[in-house]
Amino acid sequence: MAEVLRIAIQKSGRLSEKSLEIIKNCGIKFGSDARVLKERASNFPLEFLYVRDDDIPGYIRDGVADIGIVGRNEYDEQAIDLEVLRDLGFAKCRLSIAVPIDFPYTGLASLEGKRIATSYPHILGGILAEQGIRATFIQVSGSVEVTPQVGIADAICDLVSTGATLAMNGLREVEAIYTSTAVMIGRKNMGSEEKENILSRLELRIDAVMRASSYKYVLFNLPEEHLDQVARIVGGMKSPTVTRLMETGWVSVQTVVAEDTFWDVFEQLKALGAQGILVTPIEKMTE
Ligand code: PRT
Ligand code: ZN
Repeated sequence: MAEVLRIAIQKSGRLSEKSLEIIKNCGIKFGSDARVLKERASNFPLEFLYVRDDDIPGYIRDGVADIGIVGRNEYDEQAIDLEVLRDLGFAKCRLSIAVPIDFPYTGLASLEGKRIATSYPHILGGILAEQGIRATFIQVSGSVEVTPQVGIADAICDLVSTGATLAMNGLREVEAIYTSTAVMIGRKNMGSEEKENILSRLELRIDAVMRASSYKYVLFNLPEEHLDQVARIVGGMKSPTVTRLMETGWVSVQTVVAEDTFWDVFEQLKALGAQGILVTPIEKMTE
């Protein structure tokens, strides 16, 4: 029987939707019905397992799944020896130390001898040990942010994205010790050449989807006399495509611009007299 690659995806939570979206954008068709435990893609040898994120690294180690998508925090905390195949960039957050407003914090050394509530004793322990700081960890799996109020911890170490949860609980973020994004992880040895091949095909598609999402396709009209400055500004993949317009002295330019430089480029093009700037997303992009 032909082999399938098994991917473990968080059943319901912060990672679920975006994980499935990336795979959909790879042209892989499936139902993404969160009520089932597993399902098979109809046009690619991929099987989905919908599980709790905490279970994903262990399932991969044990061969229940071949690859999976989890927060890097979860992967590092469990310290299971797998391979990080791709950084998917979403679900960005940081692991931070936070203290009650009146805690006199001057640096990690202020935590010496304190009780710190966290779900990340392994990551935190490593960082404190590096600095020679000893503290007591109060291991909790949820509602870490209420522990100082109820008197069971002096400080906390938890994931933060907007900081709203900390503020709501009268806590002050004093130190970000670690940053995380969603990563695709897998066993170091898939155990079969066929699975390795399926994984390579999937990775190729993921790379194209990821590259596309970090670029925009840009079209605009420009006085021809400023054309020589455009290549310098946009620095596209190759030189931009230029088409002559009916109106003399004007050209139409098409190019690809990195998302993070887009507004800079936009302003510089405007300053050169560009008109009718049209920006569209790119669905897939290969090298
Ligand atoms: O049920 P299951 O076990 O599958 O899910 P879960 O509840 O364990 O995980 P989930 O869905 O909450 O988070 C999955 C992953 O999302 C985490 O492992 C992180 O990699 C990533 N992520 C990104 C976050 C956050 N941002 C985040 N803000 N995970 C948790 N939070 C929590 C944080 O713990 C705190 O309680 O959100 C609160 C803080 O948010 P702000 O915006 O108020 O700062
Ligand atoms: Zn979890």
